[in-house]
Amino acid sequence: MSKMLRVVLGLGLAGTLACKGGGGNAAAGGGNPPPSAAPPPADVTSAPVGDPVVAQLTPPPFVPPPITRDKPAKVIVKLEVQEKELSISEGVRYTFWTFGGTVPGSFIRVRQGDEVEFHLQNHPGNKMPHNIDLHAVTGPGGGAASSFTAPGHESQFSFRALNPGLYVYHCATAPVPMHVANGMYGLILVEPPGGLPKVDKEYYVVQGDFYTVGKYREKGLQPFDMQKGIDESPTYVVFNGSEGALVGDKALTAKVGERVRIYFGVGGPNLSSSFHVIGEIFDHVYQEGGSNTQDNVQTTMVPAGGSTIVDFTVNVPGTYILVDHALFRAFNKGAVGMLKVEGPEDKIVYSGKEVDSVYLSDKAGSGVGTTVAEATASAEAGTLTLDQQIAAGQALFAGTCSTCHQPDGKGLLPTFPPLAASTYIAATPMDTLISGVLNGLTGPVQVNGVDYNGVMPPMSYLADDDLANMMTYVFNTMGNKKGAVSKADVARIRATTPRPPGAAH
Ligand code: HEC
Ligand SMILES: [Cu+2]
Repeated sequence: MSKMLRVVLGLGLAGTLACKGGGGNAAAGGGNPPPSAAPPPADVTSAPVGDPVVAQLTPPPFVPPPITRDKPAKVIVKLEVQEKELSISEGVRYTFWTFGGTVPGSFIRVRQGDEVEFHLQNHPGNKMPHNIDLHAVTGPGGGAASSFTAPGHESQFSFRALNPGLYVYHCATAPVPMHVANGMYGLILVEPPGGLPKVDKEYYVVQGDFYTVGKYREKGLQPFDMQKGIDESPTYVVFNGSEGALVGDKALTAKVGERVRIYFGVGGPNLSSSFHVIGEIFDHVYQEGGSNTQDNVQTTMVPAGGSTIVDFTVNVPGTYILVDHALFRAFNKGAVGMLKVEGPEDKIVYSGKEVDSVYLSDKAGSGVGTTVAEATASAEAGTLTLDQQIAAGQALFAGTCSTCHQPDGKGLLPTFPPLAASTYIAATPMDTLISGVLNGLTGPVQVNGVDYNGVMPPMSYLADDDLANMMTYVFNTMGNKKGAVSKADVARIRATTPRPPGAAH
């Protein structure tokens, strides 16, 4: 290690400690010893004024209103841990552990200098002990040491909100990463005196990575997979606890000309986020949820257990897509949200044409969730009909198969053969068809008298039942009549046929 590096490391550590104690900023570089902690702002040490206030908490994606008090107060926060089964994707259930019944947990908003009296309640129906570590707390464990709470119990501790900023809170009960992986995190905003600059809309979005035994979109109740967690190989990366949390009629909304603020956090437990809104530029980013802003930012990096505040003005109507720009997470693990902006067009800023279908594939259609979930429920009940499979398959076809074979299934010369009234589908045995879609198809094929010699990549990254429903849709509509493909059929072909190297299992 070079001498320079040792000096920098030493400084960094000392700076961190000084910061935590007094809220001052450590000077960067220069080789000087760290400055002594700056005195905290006057009202941080003055006693709370007036009657205690009960904090208004909100579920995501909502944020409590700005604080108008000009003096610190005693603020009472009551948060109940609830272990509950919710859906993480259409037809996929997961047992989440939550602060307040949602993932992320309730948004907490206080003012710098407030004395927060925190009550952590562990619902009597829960099975696990829990506690809370708030990054806004200055003190050992961030509150964790004083908040260990068994089911049916309540813990109480108090802290002074010394530093302004947007802070993550999370459970810190062993095994800690498992509690976090089950959704135990949220954000607490400590507003500076006078508050943040006014905006028109404020939203609350937190990214998290999830680990299930089944593959992405494998239906039913999915248990937590500890090994995938250790390997940092998530099945889902989502905003606000599920794939559908911010799409369709649950999208965030704004009107043209409005200033929008997103309080964005990353619960982790493993992944950081390359947070980006497709089609927008952040006017201001409060990097890492701190006090300084960076202007005109496209993508901002948010660490696990960290946050950011982004402000931007929406000028053009349409749908803006929130993503983790590490794009497999967006397209194959669920990290997609939507902000729908309504209002008059501005052809000067943007000429037109929707981005939905380009970027969102099957998430763009609003009916996807319902039809797929319906088919899943019927499959579990043993009452799945051909019509239900077709309906679910049609929703999934849009944005998957349609990209090449076209939305009407008529193909695109010279590369993509038609699926509509296909002589190939009619003449080919069912198992061979399934294998072609699952494992990919290359080499010469003749469809409706035309020769094709293209490449269909393996679709094996899709879940068995989704593939079954898409094939059932194609094979029984558009002028084809081949019969249904079951989830078991796809599973059997998956187990008994080889996939080319590099294909998803
Ligand atoms: C990335 C483009 C692409 C996607 C996506 C795609 N295919 Fe294909 N598909 C092709 C190509 C190219 C061929 C012809 C391959 C060849 O020439 O050997 C083909 C051939 C086929 C065939 C046999 C020929 C025919 O037209 O009857 C079927 C059936 C088929 N695809 C079904 C599907 C289904 C179902 C999906 C969605 C799950 C899908 N494909 C997704 C590109 C694609
Ligand atoms: Cu916990």
